[in-house]
Amino acid sequence: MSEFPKLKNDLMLRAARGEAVERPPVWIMRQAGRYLPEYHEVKAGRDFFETCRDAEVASEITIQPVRRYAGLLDAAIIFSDILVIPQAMGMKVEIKEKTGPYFPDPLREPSDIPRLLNDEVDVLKELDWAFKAITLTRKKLNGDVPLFGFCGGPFTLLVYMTEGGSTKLYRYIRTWIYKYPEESKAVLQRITDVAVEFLAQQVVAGAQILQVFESWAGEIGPTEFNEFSLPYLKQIAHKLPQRLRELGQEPVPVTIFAKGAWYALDALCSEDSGYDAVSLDWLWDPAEAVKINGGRKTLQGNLDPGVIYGSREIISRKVEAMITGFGGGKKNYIVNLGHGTQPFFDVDAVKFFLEEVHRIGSK
Ligand code: 1CP
Repeated sequence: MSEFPKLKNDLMLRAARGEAVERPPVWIMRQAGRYLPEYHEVKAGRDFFETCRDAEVASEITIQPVRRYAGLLDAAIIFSDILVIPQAMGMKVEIKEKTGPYFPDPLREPSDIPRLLNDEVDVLKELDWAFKAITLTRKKLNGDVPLFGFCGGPFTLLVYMTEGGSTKLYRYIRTWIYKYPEESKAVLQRITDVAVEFLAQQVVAGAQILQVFESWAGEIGPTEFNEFSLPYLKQIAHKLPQRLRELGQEPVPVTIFAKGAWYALDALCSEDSGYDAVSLDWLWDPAEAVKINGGRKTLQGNLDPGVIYGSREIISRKVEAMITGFGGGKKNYIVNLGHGTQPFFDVDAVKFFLEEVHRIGSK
């Protein structure tokens, strides 16, 4: 889009597309947010979704880590949440200060399905604030780094829509898939359709790369993953380029993060998955993942976020082992943590981690 400033650092896009790079690019899942004092300052106790819906505030929060870690981060990710899709589908969602997401009226029985907005959800209308925030952020970034758009994976969103919030037991989602498999699939399909349109419109608005967060994939086994997650993840990746063409857009790289779905790595790395990059959690030995991938996709990850609590010496050693394990990082590799930041992270430890990634990755 010609009205946007020219991109000065395209390492992330090149690595995601499988091109050779001088050093592995790095970003951190949930790099904007609660571990940053400047986040709390700007948020000033306001409601989470209120901050997302204010383009000025959302863009400021998105850029905060890029500014604090100037020259060290190779991408920004728009400040929003995966739960905006259920909201667009007509569900009420709140974020509670201490406990996280809360749905006052979750889907508990198939008879609850008609409560979802019927027919086609008007994504442009329901999520117009998200597109405005993306466009403003892309302009404000001034081409320093590319901007990630994202959405939740359909299964993960169905988890929240049925559970009504975070859970340890996954009681209601299990009830749905084992008692009402066909009804579950009907809702998964509706989420998928909204996700495709949401991702496509994020690109129109200015997102240059995308990630799908199937964060709770690891709560189900391979058989259920192949039935209730993978088909919808594949649909998203396959339908997106077509929808982008219709909208006059070039395709952008798309990453899949199916946390815990170790058994699915080969499937996600296959040509037919449709994704450009596959993000790994810290349960993977990098060399093992590299072997399974066989150079087909770009891998992303996978430091245990807990390493940030470690000594400087340990952080260095773990970064070195990770980058070496992924083959040195000059091709098919993006550095990230194995999951998102934690509110207790020390901002200087995060900086040290990023500096070590640059030092070791440039060797
Ligand atoms: O820099 C960034 O990445 C910030 C943007 C962002 C993203 C990509 C936020 C802000 N949330 C997410 C994605 C998200 N949201 C995921 C997928 C990533 C992951 O697996 O971590 C998930 C599962 C959620 C759901 C969610 N929203 C949670 C997790 C709760 C649980 O079930 O464990 C929470 C706490 C939220 C609210 C939220 N979203 C984002 C922030 C900063 C917060 C906390 C709000 C606050 O209290 O300030």
